[in-house]
Amino acid sequence: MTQVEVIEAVLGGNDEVAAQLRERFDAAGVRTLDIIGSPGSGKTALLEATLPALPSALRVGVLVGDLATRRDADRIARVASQVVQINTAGGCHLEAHHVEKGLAALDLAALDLLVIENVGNLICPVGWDLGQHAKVGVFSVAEGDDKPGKHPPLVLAADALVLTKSDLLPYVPFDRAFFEQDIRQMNPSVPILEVSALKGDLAPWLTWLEAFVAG
Ligand SMILES: Nc1nc2c(ncn2[C@@H]2O[C@H](COP(=O)(O)OP(=O)(O)OP(=O)(O)O)[C@@H](O)[C@H]2O)c(=O)[nH]1
Ligand SMILES: [Mg+2]
Ligand SMILES: [Zn+2]
Repeated sequence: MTQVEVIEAVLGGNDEVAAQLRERFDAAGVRTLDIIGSPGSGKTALLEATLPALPSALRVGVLVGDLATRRDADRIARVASQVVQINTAGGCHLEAHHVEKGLAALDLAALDLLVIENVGNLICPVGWDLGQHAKVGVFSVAEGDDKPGKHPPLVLAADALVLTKSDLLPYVPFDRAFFEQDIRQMNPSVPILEVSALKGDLAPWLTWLEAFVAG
């Protein structure tokens, strides 16, 4: 009983901070995305390819979470003017207070879009509100076509699902219809956006993203 109360208090604290963050994003006119996918699914590569392909007037900042290192932030710094790496000290997901800390190093007034790359993890990041306006799930063809069926929470929570590394389709067994059927059973309307960050084939994702930024 006591333990349940402690857990509820922690989650309540997160939701409270997340609500404050959402108010700050709205007041600053910044649209915010939380990108969730397993380690190595291609989240950072997607951002590295996406940012230069967006209209140059769009001001984009990135918060990237990892257990250790600043490697992803260093990669993204080549294409974004504002980047912050959040090290979670072993934590397997970002929480709202991490984002709050990260914002201290960002100028929200100078942004139109804030992208949060969550810690590589398909599971628990889904349950933590970061004040985002949308959650994007990233799957890659290299992970196998069965992953959406095995990870319902992300599929249910996602506002869009990116299927990346499509350039590998000729080389790995991947049944696109099976992948889509699993998703549709859980989430009939979520957009499934097939891309290759490597090849720069991003059209459906860029279209979705530009509509999202426009609100
Ligand atoms: N063939 C191919 N490889 C890709 C593509 N996107 C990413 N990769 C490769 O996949 C590996 C992982 O990519 P990352 O972008 O680091 O993945 P991530 O999801 O950010 O990984 P974590 O931040 O560690 O969770 C790298 O070796 C990339 O070069 C793609 O579209 N096609
Ligand atoms: Mg990454
Ligand atoms: Zn976690």
